[in-house]
Amino acid sequence: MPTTKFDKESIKKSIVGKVQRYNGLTIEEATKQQVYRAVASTVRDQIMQKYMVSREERKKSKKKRLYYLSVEFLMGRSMYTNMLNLVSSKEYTEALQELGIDIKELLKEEPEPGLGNGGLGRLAACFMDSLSSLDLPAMGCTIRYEYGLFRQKIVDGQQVELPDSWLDNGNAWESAVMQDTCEIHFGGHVEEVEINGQKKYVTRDYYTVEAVPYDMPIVGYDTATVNPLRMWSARSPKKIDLNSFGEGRYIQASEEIELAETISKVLYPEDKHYEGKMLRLKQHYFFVSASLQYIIKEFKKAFGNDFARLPDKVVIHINDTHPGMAIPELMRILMDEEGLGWDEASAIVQKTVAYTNHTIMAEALEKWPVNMVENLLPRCYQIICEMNRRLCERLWNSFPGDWDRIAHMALVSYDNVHMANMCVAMSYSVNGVSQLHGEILKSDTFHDYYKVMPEKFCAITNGITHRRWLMSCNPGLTNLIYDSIGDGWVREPERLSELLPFADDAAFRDKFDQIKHQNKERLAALLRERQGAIVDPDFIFDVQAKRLHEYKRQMLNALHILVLYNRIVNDENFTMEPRLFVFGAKASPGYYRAKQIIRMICALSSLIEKHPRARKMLQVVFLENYDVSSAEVLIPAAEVSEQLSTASKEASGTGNMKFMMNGAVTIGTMDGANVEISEQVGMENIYIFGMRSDTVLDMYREHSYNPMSIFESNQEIRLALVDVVVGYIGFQLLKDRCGLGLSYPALYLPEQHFSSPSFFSGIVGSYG
Ligand code: 26Q
Repeated sequence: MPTTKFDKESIKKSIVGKVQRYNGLTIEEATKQQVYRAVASTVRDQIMQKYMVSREERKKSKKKRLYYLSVEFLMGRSMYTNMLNLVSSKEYTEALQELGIDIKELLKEEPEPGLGNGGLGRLAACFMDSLSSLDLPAMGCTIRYEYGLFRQKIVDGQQVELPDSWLDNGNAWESAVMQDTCEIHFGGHVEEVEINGQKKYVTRDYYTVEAVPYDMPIVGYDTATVNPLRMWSARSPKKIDLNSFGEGRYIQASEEIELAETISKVLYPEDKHYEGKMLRLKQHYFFVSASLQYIIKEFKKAFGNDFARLPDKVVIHINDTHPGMAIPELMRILMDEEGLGWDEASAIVQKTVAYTNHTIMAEALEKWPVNMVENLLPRCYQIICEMNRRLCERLWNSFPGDWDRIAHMALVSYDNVHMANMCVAMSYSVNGVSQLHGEILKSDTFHDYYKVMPEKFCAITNGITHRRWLMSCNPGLTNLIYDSIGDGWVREPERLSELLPFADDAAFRDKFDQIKHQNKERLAALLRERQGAIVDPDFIFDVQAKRLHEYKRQMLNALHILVLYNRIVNDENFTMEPRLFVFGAKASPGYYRAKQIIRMICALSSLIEKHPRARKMLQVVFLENYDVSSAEVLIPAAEVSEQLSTASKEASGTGNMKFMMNGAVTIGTMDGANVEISEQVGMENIYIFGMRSDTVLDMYREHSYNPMSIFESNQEIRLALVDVVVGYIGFQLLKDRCGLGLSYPALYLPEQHFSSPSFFSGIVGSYG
């Protein structure tokens, strides 16, 4: 096993030399950014050496290789995890210290590549780390968005979105691989031609966009494997022609160039909400086609035209349905470019492609209007129609006469191409991301498919990399674990169970408390620096951090806080353990209700702050711009982890695992991987509440949910809800709808009236 340690002195020399050669400066003279670039470059040199060896080794061994296709990879910063995985973080830390450089400050110089919305993208990033660390040959394939997920500011208690131009100072880790540039064709029409007596399909009058790959090496923890994350960037094949300048065609040419390049311009900020946008379809096909052309080129270099071996040598994993066009595209390449027949090509595809589903919510199921697919991808559309025809023929045998069911399962129906159906029908594996989610896929979402192709269905519960989510983000706890059980758990994380005997060890618990307190202080410093929020590290830190979505029920958490507030305000003898509630959440820019919930949380925060007695026991902070880097500070500081999704809706959750790994206690529903977590920790070590998923699903089917009965029977909930509708909170939510010139005291009674029992008894009483 190769252990890759670099000594401190050569690290120092290398850094000083780089600053000198790149900038002609001494370390003292250089800016933080210049020093960052130099340090990144020395780390990168080490990785590149391994990268070459790793690639040669892979080519020689001809092992099976995974291509993980995902429209999102939420990588987070790379510098520290790279040092860690090179088993050199200690040496780097010391070297930097001796050069008078604060490593913590240095790490902040790296722009975070936010090329993802949330769970699905972060899962892809964790997988890349694990694949290299387990010596598995893989390549991640995605889009090199010029703009990642928006940066979030809170202004006047509301979310404001700012562009995230993460590439402004360049990306220290990537390199362009110009020789793998390829062409992507859009539009045109298909013609049937005969070549040497054989029917062929060729597309004419298409337009071309070039795909240029940039590779980011992902190094494994103390392994020889370095796998690339390949990010495709769109470029117009047209170059600005100086001759056209004088002829006034310059503008037209530059417009065409810009249009081509918009494909990789920006990440769509919506998650779990499908909208049939042409640009999005272009993005998906763009990176899928580029990746597949590369996959086939590489395969042919190693195995010639022996395509029957493709399933033995290649897995194409599609992360949710977004890269699903890989299915018709692989058919197209095998048939039109490599000359295989339909049956042969189709058999290969069905043994090569694997699909993971990440959500059961109907509004997230991807479908594309037939005319859009037909116009943009005419040959793929033909292939989809033929796949559909053959599938429906087969389904007809299984469900004779059951047209509704067949339409429900079809790839093309009601003027739409249904991506999930295509992925299920054409993959060899359909994966759910937790045990519960896997069951729901079989019993609900894809029930009809499960009846015909049960062998495809599986459920592999998500995981997270403990290298980033424990070792890198929580050095204090990491050292305590080393001191207690050694380092076996680093390679075999299941050996963390060796900590069990320490559960009642007073000395261990004391040290754990101290570390938690230090992590809380670190978070307090971040909140102060980032947004001027002052928090007390002696409060209990209770955290809900995830995308803002109704099903995740940040609103439930906020209502609970309002109930606590009312208890304090309405009973001067009421006391509770002081508790800080932290929220971190971005709302999709077009998701009105989600944005209103952010407003509500901010209004709640200021309401509590204004009350002298309440603020001694209760505080709410909305952490701005929740991203991977802030998660790395937030999660180790948490004592309570809020996992409140309506049961059945959260496919797995991965934040739940990160909080748990850092010693927070979970309060949550029996949803997603909370189920596995409760099995691991035991029901006595987790707070589980609420309906079970089967009850929820039954209620949906029977339309039997009646929230009004709760409103009517529970006085405290009623009080809180009425305040949200008509009190101070309600006022904040409605503020800009009230028209010009209206202000809160003029329109409503002063706020203390809205939280006092005397005011409420009037409204609330009539429901009682
Ligand atoms: C699809 C089509 C059109 C527009 C947008 C989308 C779209 C984009 C992103 C649909 C879904 C997503 C993201 C989904 C996601 O992050 N799901 C989460 O995946 C995690 C990893 O498996 C799970 O842990 C979470 O439970 C799940 O919500």
